[in-house]
Amino acid sequence: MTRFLGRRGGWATSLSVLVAATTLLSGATLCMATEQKAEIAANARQVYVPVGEWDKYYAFLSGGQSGSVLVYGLPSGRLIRSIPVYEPRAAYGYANIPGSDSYKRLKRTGAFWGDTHHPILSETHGDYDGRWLWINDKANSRVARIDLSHFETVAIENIPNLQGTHGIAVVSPDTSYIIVNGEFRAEIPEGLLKPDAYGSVMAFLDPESPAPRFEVLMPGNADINDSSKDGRWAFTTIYNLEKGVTIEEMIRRDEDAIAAINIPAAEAAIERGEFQTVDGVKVIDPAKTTKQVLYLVPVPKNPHGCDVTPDGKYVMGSGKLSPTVTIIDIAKLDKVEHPRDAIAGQPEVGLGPLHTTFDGRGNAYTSLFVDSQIVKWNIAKAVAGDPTYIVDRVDIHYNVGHTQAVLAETMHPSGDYLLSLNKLSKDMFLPVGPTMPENQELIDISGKTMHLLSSFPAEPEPHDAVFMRATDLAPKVVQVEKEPQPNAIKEGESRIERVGPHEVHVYMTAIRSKFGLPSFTVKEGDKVTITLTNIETLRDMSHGFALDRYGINIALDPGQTKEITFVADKPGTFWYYCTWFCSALHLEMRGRMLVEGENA
Ligand code: K7E
Ligand code: CUA
Ligand code: CA
Repeated sequence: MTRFLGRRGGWATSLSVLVAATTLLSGATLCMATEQKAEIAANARQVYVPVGEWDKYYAFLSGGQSGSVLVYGLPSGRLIRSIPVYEPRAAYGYANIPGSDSYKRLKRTGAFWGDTHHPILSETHGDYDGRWLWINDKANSRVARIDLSHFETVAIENIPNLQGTHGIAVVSPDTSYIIVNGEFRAEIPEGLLKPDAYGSVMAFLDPESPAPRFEVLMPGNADINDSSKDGRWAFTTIYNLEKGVTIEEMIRRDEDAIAAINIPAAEAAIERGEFQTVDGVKVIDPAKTTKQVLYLVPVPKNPHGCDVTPDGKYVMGSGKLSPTVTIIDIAKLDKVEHPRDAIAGQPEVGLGPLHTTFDGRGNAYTSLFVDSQIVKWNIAKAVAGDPTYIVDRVDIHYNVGHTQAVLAETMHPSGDYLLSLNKLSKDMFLPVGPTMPENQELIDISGKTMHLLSSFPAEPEPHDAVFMRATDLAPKVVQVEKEPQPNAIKEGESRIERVGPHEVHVYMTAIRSKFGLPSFTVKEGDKVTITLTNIETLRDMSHGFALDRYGINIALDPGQTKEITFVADKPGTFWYYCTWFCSALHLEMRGRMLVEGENA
């Protein structure tokens, strides 16, 4: 705690020095204490959201190793929702039962956990349209799509020919592709790479499925992605141009690169048939195309973040092992003789620069992992070579990885808040287990200097965040299904049908405070399919269907229909009950599945 206060502008230190000093100074102490109190009160006012009011922004955060997406309100820092993606969640009936679609999707694509890093949002005309969110699973080479109309994961795909899906970005301005790369070089089958057996690709995904339309072979690995604002370029940082497999090999060179893929040239190569089909995907080898597809701009050293400015002018590589950010003029990329000539500036910003974000007023904010700081610097000044480009620095608690200013990935950043996603919190919270909680900090960036407002812990571990204005998101969220699903059960249609000697189908409605059937009878060994419709028309009136001893829970929003299939392999009486507290008679909202034993 002492260390924390000590770093925060030195209040604790100056206070104790002053107290030890002569009584003449007691007036100054008092004045400082009053000032400090006023500052705390002002900070509190800025982040406090009155009861019943909305936060201005909804932040979608990577849930890290939890395999989910966390939705926080800003500026309050309240956790509003967690959306399960790569992990089961019983409350929503997500992937927790073998017969369900969400379960089958996870099973088909890999594991029941994930390592999420980068949430990204769909764009129309360069701004968020509130339709979809994608997130990578670095551990199992997957990409998932969440439908924001229901805050539900609706699609997950494996990306062939790569390992370690890491960087991911929407191709602006209209979400023509999702680009995702492989951070780890590995074998690509069918001899595409011989004699150099290891490789990686940048995959261009169909946004909806999200499966690859084509892939581009990369020299070395790839790390973080972004796209130009006109949809022409896909960028990624490469930190292993050495093609090393050990850490020593990966840091041998002083320069790695930002790779720029000319998207129209890649599309033309596909059209001309300049590709090889590998594991069902068209793969372009940039060394073998008629028109140049790949441009490599040298960037020191093991760069990490790759960020395009909101005006689309520059792409920036944050140095990681170099204290610099390299600014590349996108318009020059295919006009200069050597890609190096497209570099517009290379300002020194501090130690361990990881990611850079923007306020839309010409300033960049770079996270400094080693220095534990966010540094604000002026882009035009850095490009012009004006030595006064550093505007401000703020201390972070501690070791910031990602940082994002609100709406900085769009063409219109709002420029008011910045979130710092930190890897360590040290002694800021109780030691709540073998590891301390990770930490995130909210910074006011509306003025010339930055102002740290608040800190709130996060699940391990916060990687990246994207934001939407609450007012933009609100009209997109569907809370009651208007169109009944084709298999919906209507009031009065609840029934059980035997569809085969060992197969039954149960159709049931759910409404306050009863299920359509108070009980149904099946035979031991029957394959049972239950189709359940929540026939409520009132917003937020959810019902659940949990079946004791069968490990089943289905959760249904108003108007939703869901189906589950299982084998009734245990004879006896099994209660099913509603899992959402829906009314005063919620506890009574239950029924029995009677399983007749084989010899009954
Ligand atoms: Cu920098 Cu996976 Cu975005 Cu984390 S990566 S910090
Ligand atoms: Cu329905 Cu509780
Ligand atoms: Ca390197």
